[in-house]
Amino acid sequence: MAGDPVGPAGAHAALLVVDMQPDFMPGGALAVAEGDLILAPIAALLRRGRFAVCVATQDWHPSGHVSFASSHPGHRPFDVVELYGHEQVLWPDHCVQGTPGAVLHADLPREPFALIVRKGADPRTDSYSTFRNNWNALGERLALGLAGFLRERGVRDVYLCGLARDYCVKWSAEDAAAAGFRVTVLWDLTRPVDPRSDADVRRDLERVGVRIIDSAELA
Ligand code: VGL
Ligand code: ZN
Repeated sequence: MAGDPVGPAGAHAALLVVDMQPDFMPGGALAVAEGDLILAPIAALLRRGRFAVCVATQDWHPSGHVSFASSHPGHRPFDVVELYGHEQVLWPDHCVQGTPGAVLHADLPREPFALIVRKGADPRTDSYSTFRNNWNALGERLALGLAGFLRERGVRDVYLCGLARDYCVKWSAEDAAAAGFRVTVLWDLTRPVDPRSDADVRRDLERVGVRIIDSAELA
């Protein structure tokens, strides 16, 4: 909307800041290379106040979580196992509830966030997406309530940034598109666990109608 004080993203746009937590930063338990480099630009984007709604997410696992390699004797981090009929990557212990590595990173302002969604709290089910859990033992992917929250606030456009590009950002973007939002990933404000995944991630996102831009294009 030209001239809209809330624009250019617009009065109906939400910014989703995914899993900006110390455990995903260099030196953290599940370090994402260069994850720290996107802290300042995301903080700046939040401070510009151009999104009608800002939401942060936290990966928030109980100790002994099913996604931890330490919960699977004989396995090591980054092994892939089958869980409830789907592939599950086994991660190093990370983002354990209440630990310093699980907090919302101190370099981000808190004030802009209307909501902080915590995910991955079910000990037996992982949750990459901010919209719904991965599959549980019953084959369901239980919703976390974010789609309803955004819809009730009149949000039509969802912009995503944060970590990690190939897991929580990707799954969240796909679910946002499936929920009927117009979805944009701010590619330069994300970083992957596995940089070799970039081409596939782009292709998968574009296939479901997700727009990929650099934050400079927000202008
Ligand atoms: C994530 C792996 C495990 C993420 C969370 O935030 O992308 N990745 N848990
Ligand atoms: Zn996790």
